[in-house]
Amino acid sequence: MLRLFETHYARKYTLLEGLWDFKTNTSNKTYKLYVPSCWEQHPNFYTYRGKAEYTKEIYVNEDCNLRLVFKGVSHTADVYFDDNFVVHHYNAYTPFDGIVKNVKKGFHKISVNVDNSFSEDSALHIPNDYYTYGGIIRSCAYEILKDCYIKNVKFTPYLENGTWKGKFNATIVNLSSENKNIDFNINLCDKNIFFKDVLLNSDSSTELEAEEVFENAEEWSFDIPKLYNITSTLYENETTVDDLIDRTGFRTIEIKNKKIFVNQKEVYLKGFNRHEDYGNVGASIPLQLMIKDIDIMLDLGCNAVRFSHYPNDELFIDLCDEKGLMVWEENHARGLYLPDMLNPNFEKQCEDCINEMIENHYNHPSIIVWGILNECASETPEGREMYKKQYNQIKELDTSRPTTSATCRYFTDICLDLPDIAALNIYSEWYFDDKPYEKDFEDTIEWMRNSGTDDKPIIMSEFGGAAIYGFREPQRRKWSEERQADIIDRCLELYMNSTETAGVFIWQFADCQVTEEGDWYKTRVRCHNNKGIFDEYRRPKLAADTVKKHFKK
Ligand code: ADA
Repeated sequence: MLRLFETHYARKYTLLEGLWDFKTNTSNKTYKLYVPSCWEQHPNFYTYRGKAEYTKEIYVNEDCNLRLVFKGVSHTADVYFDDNFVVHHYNAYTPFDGIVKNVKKGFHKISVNVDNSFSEDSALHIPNDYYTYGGIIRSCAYEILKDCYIKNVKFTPYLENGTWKGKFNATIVNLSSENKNIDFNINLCDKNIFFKDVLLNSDSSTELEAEEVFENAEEWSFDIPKLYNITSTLYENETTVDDLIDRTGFRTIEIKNKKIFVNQKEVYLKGFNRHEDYGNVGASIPLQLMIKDIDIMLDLGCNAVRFSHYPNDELFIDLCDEKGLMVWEENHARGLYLPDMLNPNFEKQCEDCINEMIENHYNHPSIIVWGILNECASETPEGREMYKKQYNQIKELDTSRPTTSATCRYFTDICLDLPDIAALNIYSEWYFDDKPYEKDFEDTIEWMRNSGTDDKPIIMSEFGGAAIYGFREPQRRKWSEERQADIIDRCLELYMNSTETAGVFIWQFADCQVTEEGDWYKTRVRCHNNKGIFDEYRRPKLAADTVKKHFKK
């Protein structure tokens, strides 16, 4: 499943879910693996890191152009159609597509060469405090296109004197070698925006823009997440040739006086950091388990979630739209020091990730913040240039949402003036025993306020401590569930009662696997990051009740 709702009535598409032939480059044996899933599910590939080929035969029922859509392949993909190269893509966590023109009716072969290995080529997927799985981990499909198709329609709502208005930016592609004249209609909230007789030049994309007033629109909020379809239709000679349905919600985000406002009402963000990782299924989480995660979060009183540390499966974002959970989504870069950022591929891989994240997720009302570069080299002048570049890139793509970045470069960060929202990862009394919580918090906030954050909101973006599920003891020592609950209790009490903070994101929702490479196993018992309030199967530790006590107050 690509999305939670029908995205086309006219354009035909077929999901490529099911069994694919699978072969690693280390053996000639062919297996049948389910797509989408991580290859680590198969006993022969529990820890396989390397290259593999997936293949599938399809039957195309008419002469046409095809669009192959992949929501996530971990981490590098080379896609072939009938052995002809179609598209190369790097990054497990962003979607991509490839167009194959002039396909004839009949049987065809799709092959995807997948690589999850660590090397100099990969600047973002490195041995890390989370696991880089292998395989076609998110849904994929092929779509049948005529000569022209709707690539996307972006909608930006805004409020003017109490009335909702909105701007549309549509991109239409003409795949043929002839110029075309088309009509185009966008329907939203009972309004039709009609573009008559638009010339589409051959082999190129055309951008269309419009603005409209929506007197009757109801706002999207955490309490009532009202959603609307944006239905776009493309006509040639009065016949429908393509359509695209996306969803939006009417909401605004503003930042002032250290606070965050959604629809002009102040919100205090309460939530978890969440990795896309689940016992048994890894990073390829079935819909019902995604729903379970959101329902658990809502039950504990969360109103927000931070996607640590990469763009998420769009199905999860659809669910956040639908259930009313505000989202901090960020590009893929965790804990990179300057030498990592100086990898020649780093800047381009980050740039692509930001482009694909914003291009694809632009319309989701639940996303209220774009983040970058978690705990990267923000203490260095070279790092600062890269932070600046990425914030500028985001602002060029989207001015409607604030930006942020979570730092741990205490007292040395030189990038705090750059984003709209400042964010702090701090593990008081877990990693740093020498300072009590209160003093740690007070000193750090004072430094942030004097280092360019001015009256920007400050989010406590990570804090917590580890506990092994089931390890309980009256001494309340580190790694016990009791100690973790104490840490969470003290932090939430302190941070949520301070007028200096605009939100809290606990590290982390559930335990996640970490790579054995990179020495992580030395501080990560079971090769897991055990700071989850739930274990990897979502069994609650004692701290779950503590979270509920604070979040539901
Ligand atoms: C960091 C980092 C997280 C995680 C955490 C921890 O702040 O952002 O990804 O590694 O520390 O558990 O230490």
